[in-house]
Amino acid sequence: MYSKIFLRLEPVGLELVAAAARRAGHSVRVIDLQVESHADYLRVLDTWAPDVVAFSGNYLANVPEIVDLAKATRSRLPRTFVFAGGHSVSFTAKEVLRHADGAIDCVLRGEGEPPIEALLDAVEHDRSAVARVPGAVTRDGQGPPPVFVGHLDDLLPARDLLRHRRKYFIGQLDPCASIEFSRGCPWDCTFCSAWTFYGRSYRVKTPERAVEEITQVGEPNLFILDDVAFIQADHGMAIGEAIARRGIDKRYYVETRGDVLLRNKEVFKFWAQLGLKIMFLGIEAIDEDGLRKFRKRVSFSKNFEALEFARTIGVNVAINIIADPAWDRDRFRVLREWCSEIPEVVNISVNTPYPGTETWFTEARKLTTLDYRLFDIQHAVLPTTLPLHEFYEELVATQQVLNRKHLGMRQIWGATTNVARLLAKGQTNFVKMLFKFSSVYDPDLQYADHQRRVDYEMSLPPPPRAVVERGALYVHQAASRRPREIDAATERFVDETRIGAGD
Ligand code: B12
Ligand code: SF4
Repeated sequence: MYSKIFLRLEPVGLELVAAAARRAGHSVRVIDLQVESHADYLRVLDTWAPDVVAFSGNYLANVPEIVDLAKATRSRLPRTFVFAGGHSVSFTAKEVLRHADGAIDCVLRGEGEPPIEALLDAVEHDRSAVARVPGAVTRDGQGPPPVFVGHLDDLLPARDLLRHRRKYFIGQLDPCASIEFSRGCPWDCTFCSAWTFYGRSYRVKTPERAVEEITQVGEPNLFILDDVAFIQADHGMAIGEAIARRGIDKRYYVETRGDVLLRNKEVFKFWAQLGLKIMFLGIEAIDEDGLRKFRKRVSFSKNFEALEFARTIGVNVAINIIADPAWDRDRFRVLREWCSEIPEVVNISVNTPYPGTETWFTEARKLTTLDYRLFDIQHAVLPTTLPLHEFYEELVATQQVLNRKHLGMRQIWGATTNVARLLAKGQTNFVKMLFKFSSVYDPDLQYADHQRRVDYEMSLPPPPRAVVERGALYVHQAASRRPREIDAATERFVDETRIGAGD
């Protein structure tokens, strides 16, 4: 839903895997199903007949689509090797293989670049060797654990393989490319799987290499993919200084935490001068209780201070609030009132336990659905206090207030120059977005999504427990992880601002 309106971004993970396959001497094509259709995909199968097909499964909600496409692939090209990788399928590998019923040969867990060459070699010369590739899970069992890439500096996404680069945008940053400056997150919020995927490691690209990559990107705008931007002030500053030295003129989007923003004010101020236009802050809750629950150890007053600071440096801020299915009408009303008092864009997501998150194991409430497609943090998968349809009415009413506030006439007039500039360049993504809200966010549609036939059901989580052993959550095990690339003071700062008791 989100990517139908507010943004659509280039699949950098897939481009990196494609680059690794190409480096190993293979001929590679990429098809991005965010912007191309299933018919386009099937046409590529029919005309090109690849020996191998790989799916990127970052999002749980996409699992049924991947499984169905794998089955279609198997029936057209029975000898083609089909595998999947990416964030969500790394946490659900065995289940994905079970749903595919033989149509997916293997799931590669973890970072996709390191094992690609060995996997493709095995497919070509000795299929029994597939099961020995690091990260591989087949129906016969599990191979060695996944391994990390040598260094982020060694990576370069195969950006040239995307056929519709002008389709990627976020708000007025249209068209927009994406880039990584770091990987992983040292915090450990209970609802998030970014840190569990990377075993709480944190690695950075050197500033020289990061800026080299920026100069190779044609788009005027960049979405910085880092989970928390500029954790380490000197790293963010060094990249910024190199951008300034080279006279690079682009606009940027980052995501970060309120406490990081306050700790590294100078870095963000500098980046605002360089072209930082939008910043996304995960505020998550507007009360201390909620913040504790999500293990965001940022006090609400700190978050508010962060918002005030961001306003002073002229960056547009979007914030996220997590709504709980247990909310009643009053709770939504309070949120609506709060939101209309602040100038920031507010995004509302619904509290959703995911495989790979701590809440998947600790949530005491029973899931009301096992339909993957509803696990997109825009649907309620836990019992609602209000009747389900009324919950969606409140959710959409709240989102609508915000939508009207930010995409209403005032905003459109305010954006007139930009709209004209974008249209003149043939960039229509942002303009189309302004009119699409009601056709996507609609309580009837969201309610109807629960009534669809379910072909693939997730397995239930194990019985809820109070404490979760961290090693069991990680895709990349902590034992094999590189040290976090942050200095001692930042490590202490992370420690003071998280609540987890672990490593
Ligand atoms: C950027 C981002 C987005 C972008 C998407 C950009 C895009 N086109 O891919 C935007 C902003 C659009 C987005 C939206 C959403 N996101 Co998001 N997003 C991220 C984020 C911050 C970084 C992902 C990224 O690009 N990383 C950099 C690249 C290099 O890494 P990567 O894609 O993971 O790829 C590596 C591996 O996964 C693997 N890999 C990937 N593909 C493949 C394929 C093969 C064959 C192989 C072998 C390996 C492989 O190898 C790659 C290189 O090492 C992650 C957090 C995270 N750190 O993972 C959340 C994250 C993936 N998002 C999440 C969520 C919940 C969402 C939304 C549902 C939120 C919403 N409702 O608004 C939507 C859904 C969008 C959709 N398409 O359905 C959750 C995923 C939860 C889940 N289990 O499904 C995450 C983990 C955040 C979190 N805190 O929990 N997101
Ligand atoms: S700060 Fe929390 S929510 Fe953000 S990426 Fe890290 S663990 Fe996830």
